[in-house]
Amino acid sequence: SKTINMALVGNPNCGKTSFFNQASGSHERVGNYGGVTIDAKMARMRQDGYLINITDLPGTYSITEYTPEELYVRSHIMERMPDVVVNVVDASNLERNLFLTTQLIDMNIKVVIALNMYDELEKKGARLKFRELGEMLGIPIIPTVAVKGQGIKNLMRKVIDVYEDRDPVVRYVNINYGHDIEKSIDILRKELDKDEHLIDKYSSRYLAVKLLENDRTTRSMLKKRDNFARINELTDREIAKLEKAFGESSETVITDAKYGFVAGALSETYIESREKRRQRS
Ligand code: GDP
Ligand code: MG
Ligand code: K
Repeated sequence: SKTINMALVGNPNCGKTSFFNQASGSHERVGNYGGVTIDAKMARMRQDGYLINITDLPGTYSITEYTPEELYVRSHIMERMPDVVVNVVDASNLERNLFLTTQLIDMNIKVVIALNMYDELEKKGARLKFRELGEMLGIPIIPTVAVKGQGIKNLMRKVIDVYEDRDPVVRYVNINYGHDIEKSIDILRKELDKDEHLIDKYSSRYLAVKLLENDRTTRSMLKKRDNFARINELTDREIAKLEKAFGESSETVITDAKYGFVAGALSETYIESREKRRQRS
């Protein structure tokens, strides 16, 4: 039978381990515990004739290079290359959780969103048009209540569909970073695209965005490429250009654009509880 390597990615306390336990029949400890050791738990399950290896990764708010957890998750995605990433999202804290999703979108990998804690969202009296949101993100979204095992089977079926390239929602979404940054992305991409072996493995748009964020991990990963000197030079030039234009770091501008993208998508799909709306007016 076919084997699918799947990884769980999401913020701390969004329910990854609960999901992992329910899907695989494991008994890993759930809840808050100090993150001294960073490790990934592995388990396997069978679904519809597929063997699915599930990796429970440490929780992170972002996939950059500021904490050991972030670097761990990042290298798992970039080097181990799971077939499908399940982004577990806490439905009661969408704005913050979907920031991480924008980074997965940039990576141009196969993703399914588990809209977890769906019971909390309903309890609040809020509503989310999750199908529409999924269309906007180009990522299928399945509501789950991981502690109760609800939605897990639907989600695993969706993972198989996405793995087999037969889900109509999946499409590549470009987060628009605005005219100046898009111009710099194009300049860097043109150089990165010259390296076919590199582009076989990674999205050049993702690499360009990371370079413009002044990401050291990406620069050092590119050190061995033939055209690294040119990439390095262009990166410095474009970052300097952007910082002069915006008066702040290019990383900040890119982060703001990601939050803007999330806020825009939620403004069209998230409906607060009636009570909350009343309090506002
Ligand atoms: P992790 O840090 O992402 O691995 O999250 P855990 O699986 O450890 O869950 C964090 C807390 O949220 C635990 O207390 C879980 O029991 C709880 N939890 C997980 N999933 C759900 C859910 O769908 N609904 C509710 N209400 N609580 C959940
Ligand atoms: Mg956990
Ligand atoms: K936890």
